[in-house]
Amino acid sequence: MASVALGLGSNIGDRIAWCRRAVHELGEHPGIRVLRRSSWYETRPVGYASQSDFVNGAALLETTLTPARLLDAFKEIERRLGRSTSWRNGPREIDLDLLLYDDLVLDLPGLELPHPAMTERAFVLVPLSEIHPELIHPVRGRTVSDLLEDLKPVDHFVRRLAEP
Ligand code: PH2
Ligand code: MG
Ligand code: MG
Repeated sequence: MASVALGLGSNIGDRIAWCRRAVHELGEHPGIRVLRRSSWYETRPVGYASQSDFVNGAALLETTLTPARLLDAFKEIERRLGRSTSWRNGPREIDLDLLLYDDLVLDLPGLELPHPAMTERAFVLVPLSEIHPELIHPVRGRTVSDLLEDLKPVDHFVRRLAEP
């Protein structure tokens, strides 16, 4: 069994509904168990600014899948939920990002662990610190809560929108 941190995002349509459906689908997968889920937060787009605000959240999973198979499962759920766009940093109905997988450090094409941008993104660290503030980033050797503290002041607005 591996412990996984997952980041979720959506900025098209009923954003919270896409995210909740994705968490539900993950829980239906025989190799994945959802242990904890965060509230949903509204955030300004980072990277490509002229698009709608995002809803972001995070979840903790337990899985018997390898990182590559888990990533396949994420992509399959993104497809099944009808994700229609996939250009880098652009708008999307649902985005499932593998943030941490145990304390694995990997740099393969299409599979980098920890997620390379997670330490710079309040839209990842705020929800993750809600559900696991003491989780340690295996490269930085700091907790999620410390990493969030390092980030301040946050450049994109983060507002708590809804319950998990
Ligand atoms: N995802 C991106 C690019 N920019 N900005 C916010 N606020 N939230 C996201 O989830 C997000 C983003 C690429 O996946
Ligand atoms: Mg992403
Ligand atoms: Mg992604």
